[in-house]
Amino acid sequence: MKRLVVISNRVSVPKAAGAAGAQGGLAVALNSALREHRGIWFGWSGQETEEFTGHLDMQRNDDVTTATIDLEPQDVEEYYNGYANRTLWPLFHYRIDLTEYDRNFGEGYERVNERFADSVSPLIEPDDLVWIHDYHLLPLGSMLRRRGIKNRIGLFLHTPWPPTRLLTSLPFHERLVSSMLECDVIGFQTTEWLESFLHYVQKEMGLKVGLDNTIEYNGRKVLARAFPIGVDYEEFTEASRGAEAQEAYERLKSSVRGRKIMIGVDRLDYSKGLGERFESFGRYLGDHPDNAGDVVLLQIAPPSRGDVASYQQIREDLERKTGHINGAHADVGFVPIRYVNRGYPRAQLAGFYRAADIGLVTPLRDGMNLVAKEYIAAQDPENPGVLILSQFAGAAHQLKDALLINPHSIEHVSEAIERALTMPLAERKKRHEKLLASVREQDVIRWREDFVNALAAKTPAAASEVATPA
Ligand code: ADQ
Repeated sequence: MKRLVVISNRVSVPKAAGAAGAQGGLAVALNSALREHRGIWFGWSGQETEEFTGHLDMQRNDDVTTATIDLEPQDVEEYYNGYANRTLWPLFHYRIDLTEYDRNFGEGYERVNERFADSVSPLIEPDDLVWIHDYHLLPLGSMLRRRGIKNRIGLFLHTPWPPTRLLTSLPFHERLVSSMLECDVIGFQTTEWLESFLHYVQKEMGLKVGLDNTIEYNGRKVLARAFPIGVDYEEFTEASRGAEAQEAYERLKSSVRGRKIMIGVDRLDYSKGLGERFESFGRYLGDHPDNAGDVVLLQIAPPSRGDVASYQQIREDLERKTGHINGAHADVGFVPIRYVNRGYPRAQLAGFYRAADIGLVTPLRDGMNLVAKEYIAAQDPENPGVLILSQFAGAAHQLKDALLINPHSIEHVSEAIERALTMPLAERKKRHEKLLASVREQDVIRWREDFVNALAAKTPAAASEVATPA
């Protein structure tokens, strides 16, 4: 089996044996792929250094080798906080109002991608498969090619791909997309993002796209395809039945004293629609004064990207909204919104999901959204909760038996909350059964196997394989 070289912005160094449960689903899946393929995981350590040296910190844990580099403060500011998180992230989530176009950011982004290319290329052996992740590293494939790397290179984008009319607001957009086309396989979460990408290469670049979704570029064929990511189903359902989950389940249940529970779990990010979610719950409480004391929203939202101003603003905005809604509807012994800014071990999270009657997943735009799938995986099939899911999350393409809502419509979400709270057991079970089948079949193992197989294939995948529903 060929060796795999995974490259991502940050590397999650595997914990010592026994602690693997503390990692996210993606890290677990990539670690297991790397173990199977005897691979290397390369990226930024998360540490800063006065002056970039290119020093590689190599570690071997649990059969996986990680190689990390430190970056200069200016790199972190221009590449990570700048171009990645103030330019590409908002633009790719359709927020051109928040997108900042600063030439220094673009230069920093290219510089760091060059640094990644310099540092990782000596580690790549002739037969290795190279798998690049996400919007931080879009031009990396082309930089590896310039250093003579002839290996199969794949790129997977975890975020949405924006419509052509939005993307063209980005200075040098064509240069960015051309650089991606130096890869052999470009993966997206859903057919929707894939179609936007194909539209761009056809309309803006005049390239030909074959029926098998291959793009002809500079005499080569590049496969573009949807590979919907999933959760580690086995690991998560097992965790949801363990003692730690049970303890978390009971702790949450007893704290609400018989009230119903809604749960939201999101990184604190404006794309997740948290403000609209709180307002929708406020609307529900206002419209149903008789039932207002019967349901609690537990919102778990660990802060992220705190150095970026728009993230500081969303945090302030949510604190204000929570205070306002709780002020209007709280009573002695009852607070409607429990807003918690911290992370939890996965087993505890699984217990909280299982205790919740409703999973409230309402992003304004999301590449996939794993929380929706985790919520389904953690439910008791004999008495499952109801998933309320944004139609703008990639996951809505697969989870069609959720209550799909438009997160911009406060009324629509408020009505869905009412519907979920009163849904009969038979309907809940019927919906959950179908949702669970989808989460189980299209799990993270299948995602990475599909991607690695497409990458390893000498010829582009056949049209029948390409038509995987997303
Ligand atoms: P994210 O935007 O981070 O991921 P999501 O897919 O929901 O969004 O994944 C978040 C993960 O973090 C989940 O596994 C969740 O359990 C975990 N998490 C969140 N809050 C937590 C907390 N307080 N404690 C513990 N764990 C917590 C990006 C894209 C998504 C895409 C994923 C994977 O934005 O669209 O689905 O990558 O490709």
